[in-house]
Amino acid sequence: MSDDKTVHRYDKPAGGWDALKSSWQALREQEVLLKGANTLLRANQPKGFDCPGCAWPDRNPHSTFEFCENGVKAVANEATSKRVTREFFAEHTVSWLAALDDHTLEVQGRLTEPMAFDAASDRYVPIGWDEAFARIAAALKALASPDEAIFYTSGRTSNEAAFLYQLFVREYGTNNLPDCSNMCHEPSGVALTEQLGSGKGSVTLEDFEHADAIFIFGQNPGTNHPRMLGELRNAARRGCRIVAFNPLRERGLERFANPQSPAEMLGGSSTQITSDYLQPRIGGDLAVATALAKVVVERDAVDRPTLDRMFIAAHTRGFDAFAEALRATPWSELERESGLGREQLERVAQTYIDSRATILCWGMGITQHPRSVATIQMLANLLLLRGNIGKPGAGPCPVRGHSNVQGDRTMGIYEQPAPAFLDKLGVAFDFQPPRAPGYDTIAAIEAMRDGRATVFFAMGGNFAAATPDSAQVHEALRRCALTVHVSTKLNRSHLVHGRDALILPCLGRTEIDLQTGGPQAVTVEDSMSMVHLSSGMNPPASTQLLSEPAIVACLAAATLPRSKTPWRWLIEDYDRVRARIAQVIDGFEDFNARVRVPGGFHLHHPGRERVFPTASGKATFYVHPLAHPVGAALAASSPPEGNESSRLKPLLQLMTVRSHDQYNTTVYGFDDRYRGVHGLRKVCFISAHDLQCLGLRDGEQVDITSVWDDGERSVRGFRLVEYDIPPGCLASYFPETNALVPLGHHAERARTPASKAIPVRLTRSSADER
Ligand SMILES: Nc1nc2c(c(=O)[nH]1)N[C@H]1C(S)=C(S)[C@@H](COP(=O)(O)OP(=O)(O)OC[C@H]3O[C@@H](n4cnc5c(=O)[nH]c(N)nc54)[C@H](O)[C@@H]3O)O[C@H]1N2
Ligand SMILES: Nc1nc2c(c(=O)[nH]1)N[C@H]1C(S)=C(S)[C@@H](COP(=O)(O)OP(=O)(O)OC[C@H]3O[C@@H](n4cnc5c(=O)[nH]c(N)nc54)[C@H](O)[C@@H]3O)O[C@H]1N2
Ligand SMILES: [Mo]
Repeated sequence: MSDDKTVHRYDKPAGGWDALKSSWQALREQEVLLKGANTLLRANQPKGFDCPGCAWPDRNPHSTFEFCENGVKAVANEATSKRVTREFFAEHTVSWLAALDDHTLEVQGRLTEPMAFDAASDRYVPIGWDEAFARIAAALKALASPDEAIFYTSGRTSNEAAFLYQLFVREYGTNNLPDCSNMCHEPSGVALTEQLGSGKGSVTLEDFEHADAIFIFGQNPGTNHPRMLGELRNAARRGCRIVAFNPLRERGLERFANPQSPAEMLGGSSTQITSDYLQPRIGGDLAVATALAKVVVERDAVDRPTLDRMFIAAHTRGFDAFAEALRATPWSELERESGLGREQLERVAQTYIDSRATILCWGMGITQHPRSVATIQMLANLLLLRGNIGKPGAGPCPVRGHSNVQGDRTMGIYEQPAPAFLDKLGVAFDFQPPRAPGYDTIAAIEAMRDGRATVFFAMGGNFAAATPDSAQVHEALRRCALTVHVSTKLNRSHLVHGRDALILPCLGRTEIDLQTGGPQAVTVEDSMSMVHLSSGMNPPASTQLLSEPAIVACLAAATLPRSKTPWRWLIEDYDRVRARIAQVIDGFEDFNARVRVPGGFHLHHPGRERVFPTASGKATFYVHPLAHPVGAALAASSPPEGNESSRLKPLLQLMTVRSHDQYNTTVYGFDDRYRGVHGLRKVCFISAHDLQCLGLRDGEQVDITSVWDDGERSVRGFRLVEYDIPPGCLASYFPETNALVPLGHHAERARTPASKAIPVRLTRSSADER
């Protein structure tokens, strides 16, 4: 990391030598050069481990280097030689540690032994595993109802750990299983399940080889799914049209030099990725998708059909009402809401019409919005119009985040389990699963805040930092009687804790998991429903670490003396866990054999055969009227006045995004290379137009205040960075800006925090904050 705080334009292609340099640096900073390099050769290999970075699938057959710059960072940070020891905790009070930033916490290294909070000394002190489990069991048994406990999951947890965990939680008696999906792709699941009968994407990696067009909405693969750039590059080279919709111009979507191609690296060549790049307003995508659908419908003619009438007739319902609604939607409204001109929208609509097979990809720029479910259904409407599902090179592709977030859901980490799943689980393990729906992430925060839940247990993640409305969340966690975190690294959630608190350190993906039955492999499911094995090969960071399945089994044995599940026997050999998964989860029949085929197996997606198990048995067109994105009027507005009424008017819309040097709340460093930011994270990207309207200058420090019906929330001292972004739109990094996201501001129906749509105003920071 450089100490200089600089901002300048990045003109090189994404990837290239800078990606190699940065990978090398990450290994050096974690002092894991040799081990790291060997570790990386096993990343995403049939006999290796699944990269703990993103959920992008692996190529099959695999190339030698199935990793990327940001995968290197994820691996290097897990394989680091640095350690957080009992001496470290003895040296520092929790209040002192709490004043450190997220990056400083992360670089302390791997957690090494179980620790318990000691209020008298304000320190974490060592505790034995058995005593730790006994303490949690006692707290759980003391609750008046199992629903007073909350069991969170982050998306790195393996299928085996996730399955055992949800089983334990349900045997204990609750469905309070919120997870990071609630903050991530929940709207994709809600929208697609209702519309197509399956909440997952239907495409496979192979489809990327057959698509004529790939449309990418609200996703930044150059940073968050770098291996996807390889796929996009190959597609672009064979003439596939790639169209990006993003308020920001993201370098990784424009041009890419593949660090794994000697020809490109040595020859200095690169590939242009996008053939068209549209910059809608934040939240303008519902209008974009509506406009594209309108053009497709209106251009349909007998001699030159734009619709797949056969598909529509055979597999869908609701077309006529949908087409009528589109015809009635005026262009003026579409242009205003999308922030794009009719001519631009008609141009990409024609690209869509000209393409025989189209994939639609989307990420957090679509899901973390109030109208995300409607927007995703509009994207799926667009696919249905041209039969773009169930044929090679076409389909919906929600690009998932955490490496096993999709698998965790498949394994039953869900606060609203289907009755049929509970029936099977109950029969297989001979108990009565609870039937009432549990808390999602937002409901969990409210329950803790209001004292209705007092034990919080987290299987991974960083709840205190990843959630919206930091002040309320911190207050909620502090009200708890007990907070427990199963973690690999020190993070904010260990320092914002309940009256009693435990840190349980666990093995990471890259490490050997030795049980009585020998070294164990776990399984994961990627974003395209491929299930495969993952086995670590590094010695554990400490001899005291337990695997996640072992932690669940020990906790269950301590908490549930009458359970008929042979907890400790199951984890002696994870094949036993997989055999039970095969009994309960559809699609996992003969699990142990199928997952041992190199590359694993694909979970059936009914849409691939044009089967849509919805209520009506058909895919459905949904009509969704447009809404007014907050701040849409700013483009044309005059500078705000200082009076009370204009103060209350939300003026700009802020999206909170990831920098190139972070993994969610894990801050690797302070550079965001592709956006040209170096040495700082408290920045706010803003258009030249808004700078002028607001009388502010590039480089000035501002406070950002979000405006909501329950009051205002502020963060201070952010440097303005003039950027190619539409008027009315701002961007900053999370988690620094999570304090601004009102708890009550979330997606309709899916309840995903609207962290890309925060109504804010800016004020110049006062002198002492500069
Ligand atoms: N290295 C790295 N890899 C990661 C992660 C990480 O933090 N670091 N996180 C993982 C996780 S959990 C996830 S979910 C994924 C996230 O991957 P992404 O979905 O790429 O996540 P974000 O950085 O939030 O970026 C969202 C993109 O959407 C754009 N955007 C914001 N609002 C809008 C809008 O209204 N409309 C449109 N069209 N675009 C918009 C932003 O400009 C940005 O380019 O990545 C995963 N992979
Ligand atoms: N404002 C705003 N907020 C957001 C988002 C946003 O775009 N904007 N994005 C949201 C999204 S998409 C997501 S997915 C969530 C992420 O929310 P989380 O999943 O809760 O957060 P992470 O930062 O991924 O968790 C990092 C921690 O996980 C632990 N960890 C790492 N590897 C392992 C492991 O193998 N096992 C265990 N047990 N622990 C491990 C480490 O201790 C590390 O500190 O954040 C959400 N929050
Ligand atoms: Mo995510």
